[in-house]
Amino acid sequence: MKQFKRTTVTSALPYANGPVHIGHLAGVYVPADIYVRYLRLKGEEVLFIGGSDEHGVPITIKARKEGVTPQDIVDRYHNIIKRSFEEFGISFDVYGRTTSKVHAETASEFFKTIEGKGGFIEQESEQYYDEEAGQFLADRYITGKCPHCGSEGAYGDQCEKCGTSLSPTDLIDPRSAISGSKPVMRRTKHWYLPLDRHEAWLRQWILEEHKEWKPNVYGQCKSWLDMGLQPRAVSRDLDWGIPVPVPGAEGKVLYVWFDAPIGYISNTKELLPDSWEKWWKDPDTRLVHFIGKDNIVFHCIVFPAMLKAEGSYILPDNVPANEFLNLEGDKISTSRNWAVWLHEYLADFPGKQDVLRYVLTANAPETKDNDFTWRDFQARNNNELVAIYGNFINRALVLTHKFFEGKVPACGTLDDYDRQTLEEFANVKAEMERLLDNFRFRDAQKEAMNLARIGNKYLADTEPWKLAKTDMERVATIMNLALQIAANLAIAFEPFLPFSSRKLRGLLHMDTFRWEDLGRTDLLPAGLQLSKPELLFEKIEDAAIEAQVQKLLDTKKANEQAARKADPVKAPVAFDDFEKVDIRVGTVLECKPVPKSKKLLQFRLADGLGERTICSGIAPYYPNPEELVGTQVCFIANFEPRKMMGIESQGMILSAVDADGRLVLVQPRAKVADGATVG
Ligand code: B3M
Ligand code: ZN
Repeated sequence: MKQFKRTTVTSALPYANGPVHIGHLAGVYVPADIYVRYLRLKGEEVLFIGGSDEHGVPITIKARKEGVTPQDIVDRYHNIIKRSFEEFGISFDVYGRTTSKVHAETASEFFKTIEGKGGFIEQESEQYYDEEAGQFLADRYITGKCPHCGSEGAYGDQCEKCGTSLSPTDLIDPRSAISGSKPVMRRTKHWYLPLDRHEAWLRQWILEEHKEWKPNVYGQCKSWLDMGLQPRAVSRDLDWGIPVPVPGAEGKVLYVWFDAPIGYISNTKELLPDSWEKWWKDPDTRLVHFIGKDNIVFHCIVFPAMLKAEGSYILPDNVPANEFLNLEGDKISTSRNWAVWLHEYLADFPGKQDVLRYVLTANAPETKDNDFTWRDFQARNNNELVAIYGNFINRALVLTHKFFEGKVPACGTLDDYDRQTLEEFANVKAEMERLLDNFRFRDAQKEAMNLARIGNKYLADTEPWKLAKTDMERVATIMNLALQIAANLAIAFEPFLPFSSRKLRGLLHMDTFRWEDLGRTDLLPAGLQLSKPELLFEKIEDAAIEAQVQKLLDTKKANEQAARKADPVKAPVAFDDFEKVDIRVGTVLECKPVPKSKKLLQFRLADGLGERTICSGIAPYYPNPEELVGTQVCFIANFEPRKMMGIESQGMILSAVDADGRLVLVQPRAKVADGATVG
């Protein structure tokens, strides 16, 4: 194995079109952070690069929907995402953004260098064009009927109902999502990265020289390579992105997947304008990309081909991609709001960053998709963090305060049981290193927890509280050893649970704090004064978990209602029959609850001829009926008068019945004359 001098660690740049959730954290950012913290603790030279991915079509779609600019969208989410990462202790050296000036320059230079070397091919093709909007349509901007399942509203790249990948020409009756018009085919020119030219060296480099890559990563690369690589377009007809920096490319921008990975380089430049190159161009630098499984092809095939075509960069040494994390058995989905959002988690569980980090690592989708459940979250907190780790630390500190006024007692002669215990944890360091070096964070964290188990068992078996009456020298030795284990735990858990480690380190007044000290039994000198015990973790009660489960059940119910089909249409009605119903508009003069009725509101309406009283069963949905005064409603003017709770109701006020049975008044969009007819 080659020895490197330093490591550049990148983690995928999340799209700045929404906040981040536990799936992001589990799949990419916590593992990357564990790795970086581990390397730093070892004293290695390491740089941890993050940032937001701020280009691409989904951002423009969101902006259009909200009636704001794409820049507004990315400004908003970049800051939210950045804050979430900070709050969870993801220790980036830099968190940049792809709308920065440095990035535009870097990506343009990168493109021009490849272009100058003849590394692209230019090709014309036919693409959908919206004549009304005067622009080419990205795949996501074309909707139509899915040729597979027949559902309406499928996108030009995918049908979200049946999950089939599509290309825009597959859609039946395609429409532009911008203007709604029928798009036409038009010729357009694009730049392509001819991946086929790179296939041979990629095969050799990945399949022969990187057999150590994780099986899920290696396997996906192999199947791509075995299918044969095709040229890939690296430009788009779009007005959001970095302009293609060559003449004759007006109206074209770099494809988001071309500029985004260059963002890693730009963000390094942003941080280290004078020394960034050694992190990207020195063969003694090791480049590692942390990503989710849907990004594998871009990081293992496309980006390396770009780096090679440019010619002056190193290639990644490893790409430890994870699979996906599900939530309570279902795929995490932003559009269905099926997620635990980090900012919401922190609002509900303030200060419990480490608990989530712990649970996500314990369930990390390292080799296959995995599941997050709230019950498991509670169990791991209560049965592991509290009952094992926290309990051990607390006992060690409490006993030291009880018997030694909080000072580390001197270690006497070790007995056989002490030696046996020491042996058990002697190899924790080597074992954790083996696992961490191979990106097996879940097992590495288990090892750290094992160390806490060893400590707990040691105290339970030696029972120092019983010996205190007879043999204080023995108690001193036991407590010294227990405290040394506690100090080891602060080191072992630092990469995983940085907040608790910092707290523990403070309680123990630890000066030295290096990975190489792991396994030592002289970390705390005799006589050292320790702080008063404080709990590292606290129990999470059932009620807190039930509230989270209920939140998800509510989401599920809302989704089901949204997906429910409307009632079937009733039998046809002749125009003459329809005309018999006299629907009109009136202004609400007064509106109040009908005494003793839970449902009824009593309206007094100005109907253009005079006034009339109508009762309507919408009280549960309008708790402040007086707010309706002055607004206009629609009513059936010739509805046979009826007595309701003793009041004569002269007509019927129209409401829409929502999927969940909720009633919503039908009201004209602009003011019309009272008595205006509806038809
Ligand atoms: N923004 C895709 C994603 O968030 C993309 C990653 C870019 S990494 C250079 O899944
Ligand atoms: Zn479909």
